[in-house]
Amino acid sequence: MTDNKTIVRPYGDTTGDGMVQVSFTLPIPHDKKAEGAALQLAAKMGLEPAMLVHAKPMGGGFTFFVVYGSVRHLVELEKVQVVERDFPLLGAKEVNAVVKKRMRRKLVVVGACIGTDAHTVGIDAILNIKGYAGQKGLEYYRELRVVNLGAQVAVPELVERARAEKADAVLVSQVVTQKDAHLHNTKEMSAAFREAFPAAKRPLLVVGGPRFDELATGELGVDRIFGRGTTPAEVASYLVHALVEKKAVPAA
Ligand code: B12
Repeated sequence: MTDNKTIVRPYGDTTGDGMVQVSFTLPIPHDKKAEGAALQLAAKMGLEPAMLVHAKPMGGGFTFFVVYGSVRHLVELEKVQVVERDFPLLGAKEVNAVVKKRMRRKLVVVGACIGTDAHTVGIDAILNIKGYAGQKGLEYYRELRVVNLGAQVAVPELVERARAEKADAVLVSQVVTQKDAHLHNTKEMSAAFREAFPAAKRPLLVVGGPRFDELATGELGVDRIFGRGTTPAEVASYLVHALVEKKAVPAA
């Protein structure tokens, strides 16, 4: 950190030396020239000087590289934008008590992995009773009714199931980001819910996965985005905050 502690540089061997390590693959076979090409790319990315620390052939015509070098860029902490938790973190007992008292019915959650995505570990971490990071999942909460549709659910099927279950919240997981599949699928999902429900009746739309930008709710048309390391308690607390504390939900 420098004087006013708002500017930082990466650290490697000595404080403020700017050292970073990056990895990438080039579509060329592994030889001396390929290693030179990796260093040229590193220099163009602003790593100066850069060292090649790892090169490994990947199939016939590709090479994977790791380079280590110093960047001149600085991080301005005052300009960093993140989504801070803006609701209190509640325990399961508190969540159940609020739902029971204020909704006087169970809060219904429908969850799924949509599109061709088969990565269910993330949504299961949030929903399954066995939970994640030492916390029980939403199925453990007595006042929540959880319908987990699993993997590769088509958007029309999700909309219909959400309607049939009278879902208060729809929780969608997207892990695969190839060709921005997570963004396209999420936009398709949020547009379909907006078309199928009048604004006042639309379920809360929550999407999660390790590579989302939590600031992108507006662009994706969802109410909240959760990223890497999300815990079930954070999600349960958010649902109570958004569905019970912020707006009055009609009893069934
Ligand atoms: C396990 C795994 C698989 C398993 C999945 C098993 C299953 N039932 O889920 C199998 C073997 C099936 C698999 C297949 C594939 N996989 Co895979 N897989 C992984 C791996 C190793 C771990 C993912 C995981 O389980 N993480 C643990 C969970 C707990 O973390 P999480 O998903 O981030 O979830 C947390 C948060 O993100 C958040 N969260 C997630 N979802 C939601 C939803 C909501 C509503 C909320 C609130 C929060 C939330 O909360 C969770 C808890 O904190 C990753 C690499 C990695 N290390 O991440 C690759 C990875 C995701 N897979 C990858 C790929 C490419 C594939 C395949 C295409 C491979 C292939 N060529 O066949 C296929 C695709 C299959 C398909 N149709 O989707 C790539 C994706 C690359 C990309 N850019 O998209 C990765 C990153 C590996 C890599 N480095 O290449 N995979």
